[in-house]
Amino acid sequence: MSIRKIFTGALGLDAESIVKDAQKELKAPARRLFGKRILTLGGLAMLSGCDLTNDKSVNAMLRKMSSFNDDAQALLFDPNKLAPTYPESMITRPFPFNAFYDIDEVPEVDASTYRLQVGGLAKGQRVWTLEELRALPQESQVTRHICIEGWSAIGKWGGVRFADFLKRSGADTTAKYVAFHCADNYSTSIDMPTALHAQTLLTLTYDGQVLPPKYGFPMKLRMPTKLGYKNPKHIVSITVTNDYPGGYWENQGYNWFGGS
Ligand SMILES: Nc1nc2c(c(=O)[nH]1)N[C@H]1C(S)=C(S)[C@@H](COP(=O)(O)O)O[C@H]1N2
Ligand SMILES: [Mo]
Repeated sequence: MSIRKIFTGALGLDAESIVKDAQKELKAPARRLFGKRILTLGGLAMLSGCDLTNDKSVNAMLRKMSSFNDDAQALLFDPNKLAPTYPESMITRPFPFNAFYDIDEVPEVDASTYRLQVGGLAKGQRVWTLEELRALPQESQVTRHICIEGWSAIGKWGGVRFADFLKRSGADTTAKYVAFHCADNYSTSIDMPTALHAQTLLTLTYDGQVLPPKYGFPMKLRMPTKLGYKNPKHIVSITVTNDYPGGYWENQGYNWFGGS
């Protein structure tokens, strides 16, 4: 009898389906790191530190597999590697709209009363008006936005380098996470290395015009190194923290790191 059969028999668990579930949890980057070791129950037990003696420990192991994805993506993320940029002639027109609601429910944010709040581990300016944000040095980029729902489009966004903004807000850049809360109650969060990446922009314009409501007025954090759902629109508050913040889609099972 094979070791795997003995193992399975003794535990009353179906090794093959557990291994299959674990593999489903692991997307490409984690698989690249762990290679063939994850193909056995013993390997899974070793990797996760779970004993796999009951359903509860198997579930705990599967949850760990999902966070291995985040760890693997974070490990493979090169903070100095730039995402591709494109000529303006390649901009997708019209650029698609997407949100967890229809376009007629896009929030209307009042520019005159709008304030961007910075909270958590930050010792500098904690409240920003739009005028103050517009007065900071601006740059623009033409990059590809990739949505997990199966479309991608090239657009041009302009705004403040997020690393610069964090510095001016006195953010503790040794913290693990930056979390975003939005006017439509959307939320997401990112790792600090991505927050500090040179192409991560707090954007105020789209295609040279003030960012229209559908694309996130008054601002969208644009990261060409991350999938669409990690790019929050209508941001109203930013929190620097060491406590895992999750997010709207992340809490429903989307991969947290969300690199493209
Ligand atoms: N506030 C907020 N930000 C959001 C979303 C949302 O529903 N609300 N959807 C995300 C998703 S899934 C995508 S693909 C992009 C779409 O941005 P766009 O409308 O500018 O194309 O916004 C992201 N940011
Ligand atoms: Mo998306």
